[in-house]
Amino acid sequence: LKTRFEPEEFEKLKKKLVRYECALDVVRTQLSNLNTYYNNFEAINPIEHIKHRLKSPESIAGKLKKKDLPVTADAADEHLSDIAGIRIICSYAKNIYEIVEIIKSQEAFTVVSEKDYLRNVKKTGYRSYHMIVEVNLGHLFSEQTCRVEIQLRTSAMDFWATLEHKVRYKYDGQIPEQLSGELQNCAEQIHALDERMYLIHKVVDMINQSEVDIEQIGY
Ligand code: 0O2
Repeated sequence: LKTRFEPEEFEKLKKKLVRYECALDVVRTQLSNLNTYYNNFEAINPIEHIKHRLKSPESIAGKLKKKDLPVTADAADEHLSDIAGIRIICSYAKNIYEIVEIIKSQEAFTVVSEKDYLRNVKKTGYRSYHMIVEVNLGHLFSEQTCRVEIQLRTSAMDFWATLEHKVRYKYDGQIPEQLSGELQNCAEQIHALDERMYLIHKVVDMINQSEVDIEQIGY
């Protein structure tokens, strides 16, 4: 049976979600401006695309239950940092660190925590860079703040994480060993491919810049 909010808590949550929607809009606008800047003023845009979502009440209730927390609007607000989420898909891992620095320099929000699962790969094989940013919603919302999670990954990492998430969901978090082992192998192979693709990209860059050809680079 799915965990749900009691009607009164559900109404409270719906009001709180308005804040998260506004915070999400603030962060999305900044990132969309960054995307526009790259498209117009730089030779290459390292951002492939940007996705966003507001966690559904059902999914918020499920996460609270999983964490053994009360299924209330206040508990969600206090303990969950990913009610509002944005995912930035980049071409290469190196781009992720460039974008992280730009995000840190934005004045519209403050970075309150970061997790580097590119350097500290999860046991599952999961790679991504996570940031939690805090947005001040201003006078209209009595200066209340709201957290938004930003996840940054490459297309290859996203491909893997999307499938792994689907498998995890199917098995309610307990993926059978055979599948989790195979997913870990895939994560490593996808990572190796990511690196090889980056190398090709760098070689072509070098060829373009110095007008040497492939034999001279010794590739
Ligand atoms: P969903 O449905 O994507 O929202 P938290 O679990 O957030 O309370 P924790 O453990 O500090 O706290 O979070 P973490 O691990 O930094 O980030 C959690 C989110 O990262 C997950 O959210 C996933 O989106 C993603 N993630 C983390 N580990 C994995 C993994 O092994 N595989 C995949 N596919 N995604 C992962 P949710 O709420 O679990 O899911």
